[in-house]
Amino acid sequence: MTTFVDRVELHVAAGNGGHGCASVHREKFKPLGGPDGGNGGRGGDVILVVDQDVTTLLDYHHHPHRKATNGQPGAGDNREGKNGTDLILPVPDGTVVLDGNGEVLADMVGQGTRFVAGQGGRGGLGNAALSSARRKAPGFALLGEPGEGRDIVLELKTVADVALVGYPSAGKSSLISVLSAAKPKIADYPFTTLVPNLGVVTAGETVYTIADVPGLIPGASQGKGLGLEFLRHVERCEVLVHVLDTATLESDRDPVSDLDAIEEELGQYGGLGDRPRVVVLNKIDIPDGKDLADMIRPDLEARGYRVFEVSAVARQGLKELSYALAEIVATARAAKPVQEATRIVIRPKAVDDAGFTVTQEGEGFFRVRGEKPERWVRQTDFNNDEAVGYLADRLNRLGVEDALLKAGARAMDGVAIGPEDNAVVFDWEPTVSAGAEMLGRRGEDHRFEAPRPASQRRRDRDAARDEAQGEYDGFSPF
Ligand SMILES: Nc1nc2c(ncn2[C@@H]2O[C@H](COP(=O)(O)OP(=O)(O)OP(=O)(O)O)[C@@H](O)[C@H]2O)c(=O)[nH]1
Ligand SMILES: [Mg+2]
Repeated sequence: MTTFVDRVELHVAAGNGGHGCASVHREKFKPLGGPDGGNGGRGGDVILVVDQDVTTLLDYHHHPHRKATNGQPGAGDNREGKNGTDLILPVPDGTVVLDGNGEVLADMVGQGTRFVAGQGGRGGLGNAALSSARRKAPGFALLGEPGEGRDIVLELKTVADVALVGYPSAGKSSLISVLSAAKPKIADYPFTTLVPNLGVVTAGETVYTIADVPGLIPGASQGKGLGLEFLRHVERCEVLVHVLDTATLESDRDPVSDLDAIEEELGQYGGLGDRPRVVVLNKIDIPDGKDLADMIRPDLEARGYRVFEVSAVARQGLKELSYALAEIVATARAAKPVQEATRIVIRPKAVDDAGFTVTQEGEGFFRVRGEKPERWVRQTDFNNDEAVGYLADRLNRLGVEDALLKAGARAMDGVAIGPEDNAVVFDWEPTVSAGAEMLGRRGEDHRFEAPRPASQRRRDRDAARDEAQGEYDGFSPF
């Protein structure tokens, strides 16, 4: 039996950025030749790409963890680290990408449509790139950023123009097999079709796709038979075709009540009400079937359906049907805006113009959120005082200190940078009030002449880190 997977959870991890390198050029007779630490390489992205040759998500079901490669660290002699390789994940046309909360991130329609599911981390700058008139020979480099990790859900919605629905054994798969080149499995037992089949039909100028879904039975909406879950695959279709069996041997069934039963289930599923319907009376090669078809046809037409009498087996009435479907599809396509192919949802980040926000979260506790401050914290090697000083300068220049002052923060208040579950916490030692203009201007950094000696600071810091992972108490970058 083939396994069909149309919904998978996928855990993607982009590559980490490589760390920058802190190195000093050495040459005979020229012991201090300046900083020459290269930058770290960028981590690889994880990218989903629509590939028409891929038809199922099965591969991701078997291997749900995907990681792009890391960037390499920079090295001395200005050697840059190699970038990580992007990981390209091919997905079927019609894949919908959702986040963990079920929100649609991307609706991937059309060959080549791309969606970056995980952004690779930036490489850290090496000390060569960090040197400036103020910092001639930085004794530190920036850390590479971790790659973005994300749990996403992929859902497959087949992209077909025409969808065939009906009871098991009504002849849906048989119809696809004679209308197109597809060769689905056909048999005289119910639920032969376990996964949707897709075929391509050419009728005159028009080329369209046709799909069936596993047979429906009354109660499908309560999960009877194979249930309604496969109807997801017909959500995008332009026209629904009711395939009705005129020759069923079951005494309690006839084509009209079959139609009503299927409509009832479609109504339960919802969302398909606006789709035009066409009725196909199949199996008219059987004499009783033909008689019954002729009998009920006026009734169905009176209800407003276009009715086609066909035999999939004897190949009768097929041309008329396929041209009629082509016409409906062509009309629907003409009515649609052309640019509908790719729908990628882009969510703007909720950050104000300054690029960060400061919020008070309690007595003497403030939180800073923003792409830049959070990234800078991730790039900082907290074992290196100079690197921490550099972080303080960056935050200061962005205006974080001013904003904290404005928000009412005072010396030694707690300041967290980052989201609740992943923040770095500092005790704030404002530099603005202490004369920010002095900072580092003469190649020194008075903040490192703090009352506590470096060894003491380091000890405090280590203790704090043991206490709360990711938190650096009693230790300020400001
Ligand atoms: N005599 C006759 N038999 C047909 C015709 N179309 C289909 N059949 C037969 O009906 C049986 C079921 O056909 P399928 O095409 O597998 O039916 P289905 O609707 O795809 O059924 P499920 O996949 O189980 O939902 C097979 O034995 C077919 O050979 C037809 O036009 N005439
Ligand atoms: Mg079938």
